[in-house]
This record gives sequence, structure tokens and C-alpha cells, in this order.
Amino acid sequence: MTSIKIPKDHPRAESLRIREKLIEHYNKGVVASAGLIAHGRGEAFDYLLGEKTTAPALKAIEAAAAMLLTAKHPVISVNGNTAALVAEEIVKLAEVANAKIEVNLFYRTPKRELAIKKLLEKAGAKEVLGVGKNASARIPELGSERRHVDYRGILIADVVLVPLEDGDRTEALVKMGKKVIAVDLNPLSRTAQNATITIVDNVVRAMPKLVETTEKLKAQGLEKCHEILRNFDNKRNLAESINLIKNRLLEAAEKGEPLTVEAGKL
Ligand code: PTJ
Repeated sequence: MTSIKIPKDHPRAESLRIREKLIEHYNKGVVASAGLIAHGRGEAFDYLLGEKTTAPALKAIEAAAAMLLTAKHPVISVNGNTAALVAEEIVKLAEVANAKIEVNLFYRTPKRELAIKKLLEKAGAKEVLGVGKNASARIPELGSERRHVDYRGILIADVVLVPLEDGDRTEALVKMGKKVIAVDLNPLSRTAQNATITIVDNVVRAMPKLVETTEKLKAQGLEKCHEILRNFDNKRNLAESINLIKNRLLEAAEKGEPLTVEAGKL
């Protein structure tokens, strides 16, 4: 696959840059071919949401930061798309929240595991779990390659952050008694609906905000975190995102105009 030079003044420059990043990392063996398709689905939902971090997403980010800070064994699960798009933010978040980083892939191959580990280490990660023999523990009731987990990571985690997920594992992790924080642009997906906290936002916007919020909240102490968690209701928050999409669609239908989005017109 060839890459293109994106004109700075192109109305979709940012969106095209993200696509190029994914293609580049697909060529390097980090992103799965299906990861490119998954991104396209994400883009469609991002368009419906206005390509910006919405008010419900900000609330979910605050709750996610509180959940990470109050966890005993928080783990950030990393797949191909996430590594390609936000490797540095993953490393920063792991530092601030004192969390482990674990590679967990739907399309698991030893080559991809190593390519993702290398990318995370280049971004500053000192330890990357879930690679090779270390992913020898199993998530019960899960048939996919995602069942392979690290006994020092996801297996013993109480809170798992799963950006860009497929629904099965979220359900399995919740059944194991773990709290799951998902980042998913589709508020209707099984992952979004089953997670403990769902951040309905693009991972490229959500992760830097999550790092920033976790840093701020850490300075405010654990009691503040518990208060935020007591006041957060994931189902209500998801309904707010779905309503936001509904209202934008109704408005566009009434005006007979294209939806307006933050990153320029489609
Ligand atoms: O790297 P691997 O092998 O673990 O494979 C990763 C993919 C993404 C291919 C795999 O997990 C997969 O097939 O995922 P799904 O079932 O297509 O689900 C991906 C979800 O992420 C969809 O609901 C998309 O809307 C959403 N999504 C896509 N891009 C983004 C996103 N959510 C947030 N930010 C994005 N940039």
C-alpha cells in the first residue's frame, strides 16, 4: 500500500493523517488488515458524533480516571489499532495510573505481538506483558485468541482498560468480576453496552484527555475519585451519547443539510 502527501489545507487533513498512520502501521505488521475495516466503522460513528469529545464522553473519561486511580491492579490492554494511534499516551497513562501494559490481540500472531511490543517500548514502555510464553493464562468461556492473557496482568487485574474491543471479551471479563473501561465510538456495540464505563469517543482524542484527567485527579486524592464513581451511571451516560446522535440526525434531516463535524466537512 502506498502513502500520500496530505495537503495542509485539505478540509479532512486530520482524518487523512490518522488513516495514513494506520496504513503505515499495517505495512509494519502492527495493525491487522481487519483493523483498517474497524477504523472505517469508527469513522462513521465519529461523523455522527461530530468528531469531537462530547459532554458525556468527558464525564466517562473522568469516571475512567477515577476507576484507574482506585484500582489495585489496573491493566491497559493494547491491540494493533491502539498501538498504532496512541502508543505514547498508553505509556503515559500507565505511568500516571501505575498500570500494567498488556498486548492482547484478536488476530494474534507472534510477529504482531513483537511488533506491538517494540512500538510500545519505542514510546517509552519499560515492561510489556502478554507476549509469547507470558500469555499462557486463559480467560474462561472465551473462544477467540483474546483468551490468552498474562498471569501478571489481565488474569489478576481488577480494572482493565480495553480501547477498540470486540464484544466477547468485555462480557467474559465482566463475568470474571473485573471492571472494564471501554473506548468505543459505537455506543450501541456489545462492548459499549457491557462495559462498566464506556468512553464513546475516538481513541486519538480520548487517550490524551484521559492522561490529563488522571494526572489532575491524582492530585485531588482518592475520596474525590470515590465520589465521582458514586455519581456515575454508565447506562445513563450511554443513553446521552445515543440521544446526541439522534438529535444531530433529526436536525440534519429537518434542515436537509450535511452534518457539521469538528474536523472539517466530509
Ligand atoms: O489488533 P487486533 O488483532 O486485536 O484487532 C483489532 C480489531 C479492531 C481489528 C478487532 O478488535 C475488531 O475486529 O474490532 P471490531 O469488532 O471491529 O470493533 C472495533 C470497534 O472499535 C467498533 O465498534 C468501532 O466503531 C470502534 N472503533 C474503531 N476505530 C475507533 C473505534 N473506537 C474508538 N476510536 C477509534 N479510533
